[in-house]
Amino acid sequence: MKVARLSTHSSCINTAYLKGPQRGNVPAEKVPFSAAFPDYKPVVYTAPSVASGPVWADKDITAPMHSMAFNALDGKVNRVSHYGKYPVENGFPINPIGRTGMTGRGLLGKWGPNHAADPVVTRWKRDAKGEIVKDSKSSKPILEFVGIKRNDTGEWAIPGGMVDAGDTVSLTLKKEFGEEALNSIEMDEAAKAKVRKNLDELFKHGTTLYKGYVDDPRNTDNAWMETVAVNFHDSSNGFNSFKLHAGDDAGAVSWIAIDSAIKLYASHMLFIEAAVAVNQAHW
Ligand code: RP5
Repeated sequence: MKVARLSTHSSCINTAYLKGPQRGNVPAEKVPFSAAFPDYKPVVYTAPSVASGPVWADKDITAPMHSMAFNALDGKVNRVSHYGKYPVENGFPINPIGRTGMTGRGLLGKWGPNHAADPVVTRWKRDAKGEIVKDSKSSKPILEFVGIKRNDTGEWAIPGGMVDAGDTVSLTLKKEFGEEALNSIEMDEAAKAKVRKNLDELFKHGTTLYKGYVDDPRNTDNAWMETVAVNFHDSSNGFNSFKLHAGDDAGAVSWIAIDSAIKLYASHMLFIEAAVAVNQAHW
C-alpha cells in the first residue's frame, strides 16, 4: 500500500471553523504554499479546549522557544508525517498540502500531524433469505459498512479516532470501533473482555486502504489530520454477533449500503471507494 498523496484540500478552507472564527480567504489556486499570495491573512486560533492544556494536547508554547522534535518520534508522540519531511518555519510545522486560512491548532491537540486510524468494517448486503443482494444496473454485489453519525458536524463517518501517545494503529482501530460503534466504554468488565476477544479475532486480517493526509475540517496551517484506513471485511457474518450501539462521540451507528452517491465526513469517501475496489463491489 503506497501513501496516497492528496493534491489539495477543500473541507478546511473558506469555512467558519467549528465553534470558532471564520477562516481567512484562500482561493483554490492559492492553496499550495508555493503559490504567491502576498495578501494572505490567516486567522490565529487555538480552541479554548486545547489551549487549556488537556493531557492529549501539546503545550501551548510559542516559537521559537519550544523544543518539539518535529519530523521525529518525540518521546511517545509520533510527529512523523506519512508524506515524509514537512517544513518547519519559525518553529512552526507547515501543513504539507497548503494554506487553510488559519494558524494555531484550532481543535487539534498536536502541532504538525495528528495521527488517526479508521476501521472500515464491511459485509455484503443480504436479503431476508440471506442471499447477497446485487445492484440491478451494475450486477455487482452491494457492500455495507459500519458508519457513525459524528456529534460535532452531524455528518456520517467511519468510526475512526486519534492514535493515543504510545498506542499502535492496530490497537486504535479496535479501540475506536469498540468505543464508537459498540459503546464498549459503558459496558461492565465482563462484557468489555468479550468484545475485546471478538474484535481481536475479527480484526486479525485487515487490508490497508489508505495512508496519508485527511481533508478534515479541523486542519490548520500548523496542525492537520493524517490516518491509516484499514478494511476488515466480514465474509463469515462474524460481526452479526455484535449489537451496534453508538458511543463516545457518535450520535448514531448503522450499517450503510455503499454506492457512489453517499456523502461522508472529510476524506472518508476515498477510503470507502478503496474498499469497494478491493472487494469488487457495486459503486
Ligand atoms: C478524521 O478524524 C480521521 O479520518 C478520523 O476518522 C477522525 C479522528 O478524529 P476524532 O473522531 O477522534 O475526532 O480526520
